Amino acid sequence: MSIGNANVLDELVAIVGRGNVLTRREEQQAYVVDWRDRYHGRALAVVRPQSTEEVARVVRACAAAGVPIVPQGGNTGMCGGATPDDSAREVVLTLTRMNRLRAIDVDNATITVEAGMPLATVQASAAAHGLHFPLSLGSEGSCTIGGNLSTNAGGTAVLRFGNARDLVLGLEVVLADGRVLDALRGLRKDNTGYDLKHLFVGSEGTLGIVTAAVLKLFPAPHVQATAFAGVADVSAAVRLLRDLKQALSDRLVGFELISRFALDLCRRHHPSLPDPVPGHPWYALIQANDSAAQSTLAADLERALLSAAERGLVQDAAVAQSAEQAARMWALRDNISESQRREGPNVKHDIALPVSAIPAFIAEGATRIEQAFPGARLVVFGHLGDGNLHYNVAAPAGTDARAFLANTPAINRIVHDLVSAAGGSISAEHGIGQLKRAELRHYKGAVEIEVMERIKAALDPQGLLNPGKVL
Ligand code: FAD
Ligand code: 2HG
Ligand code: ZN
Repeated sequence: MSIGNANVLDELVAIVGRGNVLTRREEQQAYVVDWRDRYHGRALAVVRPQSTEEVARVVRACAAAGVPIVPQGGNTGMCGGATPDDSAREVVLTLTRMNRLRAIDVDNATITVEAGMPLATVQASAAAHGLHFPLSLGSEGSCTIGGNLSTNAGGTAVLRFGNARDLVLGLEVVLADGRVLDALRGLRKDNTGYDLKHLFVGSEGTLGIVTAAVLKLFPAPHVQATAFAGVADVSAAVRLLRDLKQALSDRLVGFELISRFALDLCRRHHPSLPDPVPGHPWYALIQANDSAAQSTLAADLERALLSAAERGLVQDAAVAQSAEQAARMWALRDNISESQRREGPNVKHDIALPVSAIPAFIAEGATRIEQAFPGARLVVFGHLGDGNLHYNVAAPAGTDARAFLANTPAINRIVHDLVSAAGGSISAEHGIGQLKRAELRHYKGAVEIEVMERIKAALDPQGLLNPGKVL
């Protein structure tokens, strides 16, 4: 260790205490590897501040010593954005000790929380006051609101409530020079110049460190209805989505697509989960909520599904008869990603397209992948209501899954060229991190990249905030 590093470590210890500066390899382990086990780093230290003031002092100390910082929340990200490189020069700054509820304003329908609060705790804090925070992800027990905002997370209620970006009113951010940008306002209208908070949302820790946020809350759902529908093909699912929007209006919260292959994979790893309507190639998982006490929601959903069945759109459907049944239907969806991890590595794509373009993409993608990689298995599922598919390609049965990863560039080119030709996005909700940096440059226009680089240079002139990520 160089003298310079020893000095900065002493300073960090003076700021957050010895127990919150982790330098030994064993104690760093949970912070230097991503959950998918795809990226392995080494850190100079993992630092665990517990206040905005401590974050600011840590950033100042690192800036003075030229030490790069990798911000981290729950470490559930999909693109290696929270993993340091393997130089042992970077500091991982974990926000998980900054997990306090600062304020809740019931009349204003806002909650102010620190960045390290787990998403599920934000939801529970809102519910305890009869309100609802709608962001919902399979990882909600572990991911943090700071991570959600920094990735502009999507999840399963975007159809009704939007992405994380749509749910934030104010932010507190520690800038690269250690100053605190205090934009922690709970206003629904505020046109006083540039809306700076949106620069930080989705910037994956490359422009500043989010330390707190004011979030929008909504009326709590009074009635909830969940259904699992088997459909013959993806076009039928798209038409069903359109019909349900018409029938349920803004009570339709989520509309997820699941292929039979993805469902089988999930049930292989979670055999106690049900098979609500066996024997169909594709499924739609439908969530509808109503905050009104006098609600006809359940009857309206059933009527809409019946009508869709009469017109041949739905082959069969099950409507959850209890909260437990609904939770088990959702477990089939929420556990796909984790089941895929257990199954072995795969080539992930998180793509967005106009909903209308999705059936043709799925058909063409399957043909092209099969031509290039015969027997490759497609694990297709995702947030069809938002035009966002998780289009994951796994090795042919019985072959070496890890060796198959060598085909990643060629597979990416097939999938992302199709997406690009249809005017889509190569990252709908997971971000860029280190996984998709090259792909970003391949598909984004030169002017867009240049503007991003100028913003990065303006806010982080030393290039110390999460280097090697996004740009
Ligand atoms: P981390 O993984 O720790 O960090 C993610 C990025 O944000 C990194 O670049 C990091 O440097 C940066 N960062 C973290 N905290 C801060 C901060 N306070 N300030 C500045 N930068 C910060 N994602 C979806 O969008 N939709 C889904 O439906 C979804 N489902 C998932 C299901 C499972 C089972 C799992 C494991 C993951 C899923 N994810 C999903 C991915 C992941 O949970 C999200 O990207 C989440 O928003 C990451 O939050 P985190 O706190 O874990 O952030
Ligand atoms: C989900 O929707 C997540 O479950 C993860 O975004 C998707 O693992 C994936 O590909
Ligand atoms: Zn997703």
